[in-house]
Parts: sequence; C-alpha cells; structure tokens
Amino acid sequence: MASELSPWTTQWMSLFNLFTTIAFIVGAVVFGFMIFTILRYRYKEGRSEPSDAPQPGTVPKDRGKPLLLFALSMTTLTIISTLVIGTFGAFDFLLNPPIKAPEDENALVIEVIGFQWNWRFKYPNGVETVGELVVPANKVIIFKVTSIDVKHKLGIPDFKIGVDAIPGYDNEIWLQPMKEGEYWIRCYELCGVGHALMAAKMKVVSESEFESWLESMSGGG
Ligand SMILES: [Cu+2]
Repeated sequence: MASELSPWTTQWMSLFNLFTTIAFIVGAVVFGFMIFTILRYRYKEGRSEPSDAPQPGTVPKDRGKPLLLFALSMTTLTIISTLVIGTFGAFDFLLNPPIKAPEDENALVIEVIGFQWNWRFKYPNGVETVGELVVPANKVIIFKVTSIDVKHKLGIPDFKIGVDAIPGYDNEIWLQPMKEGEYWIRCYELCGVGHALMAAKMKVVSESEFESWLESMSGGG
C-alpha cells in the first residue's frame, strides 16, 4: 500500500481520502436531489402551478428560505475550509523536513541535478551517480534539486512527491522511505525530445547495504 511507503505518503493518502469522501457525499446529495426533483415535479396533465410561481410581467415574489440558505452556506463554508486547511497543512508537512540538515547526522542530503535527459545525484562524500539513486531506508533524505539546462521536475510517483528543478535555484523536498525496494524517478516537466525517457531508479536499501554501496562507489575498500 502506498500509505506505508513514507510519512508523507500517509499524509497524502489521508488528504486524498478526505477529498474523495467529501466529493462522493456532495455528489450523492446533488444527484439525489436532482433525480428527486426531476421525478417529483415533472410535467403532468392537469397539475397546477404553485401559487407563488413567477408570472410573466410581474416581479417574482420572494420565495427565499433564509434558514435553509444559512444552513447550506455554513455547510459549504465548512467543507471548503476543511479542504483548504488540510491542503495547506499537507504542504507545510512536505516542505519542512522533520530534522535539519546538515547539522543532524540522521538526515542525508543529496543534491539532485536535472539535465537533458537524466538525473545526476551527488552524495555528501562526493560520490556521484547518474540514473540511479541509492538511499537507506528509514532515514530522512533531503533533496536539493536544481537543473543545469532547462526546467525539469523531479517526480517520484510511488511516493507522491514532485519538485521543480530550475536552473540557478535550489528547491528542497524531503522523503523518509520506510520500505526497501525499487521505485521510478521521472521528469514531470516537458523538457525536450528526450523527456519521456528521462527516468531514473531509486533503490531503497538497508542502512548497512547503503554504507557498503557508498564505500564501494567512493573507491574505498
Ligand atoms: Cu526533464
């Protein structure tokens, strides 16, 4: 399940479920009421108009039901503010890593550089890879994302994250992968003829596997 991949994915899923649930309820009420009125008030031979129905040539009488209007407005306000607050809360969560790098050694900062057409990853000890990102599970990974040519966007679909890669800027996003495995990294911004092939792999491995991988990459032994 996507919801167990990372703390952010859990947050994302609950926001998604909130939106979907509310959409279903609102949809059911709107369509239910529409179908009811279509059937209940359809044209029938001999049925007379209600006494307060608007008549041609006269100003329609006020048929408002202030209490109902008030109740519906409050319902709408409640729904919209719940979604707005939920969305901004989620953004706040995504954009603020739970621990500060580089002071905290439990965070791993990785520089991500987009180019036409792949991704380069730079580790704190100078190791660089292209097209393959290896990270330890359960650690907080902080990505500093930029580009050296045109605009790209780093996207990891399984983890529901995406952040712009813009030349001259460092954008930050964090991830705490909880499950070992291989995941796709894509480019989310149309960036030229190679855009569709601009994919890299993210391998989430155990802490010890990561350490030995990093050591083998840095030429040590
Ligand atoms: Cu791209």
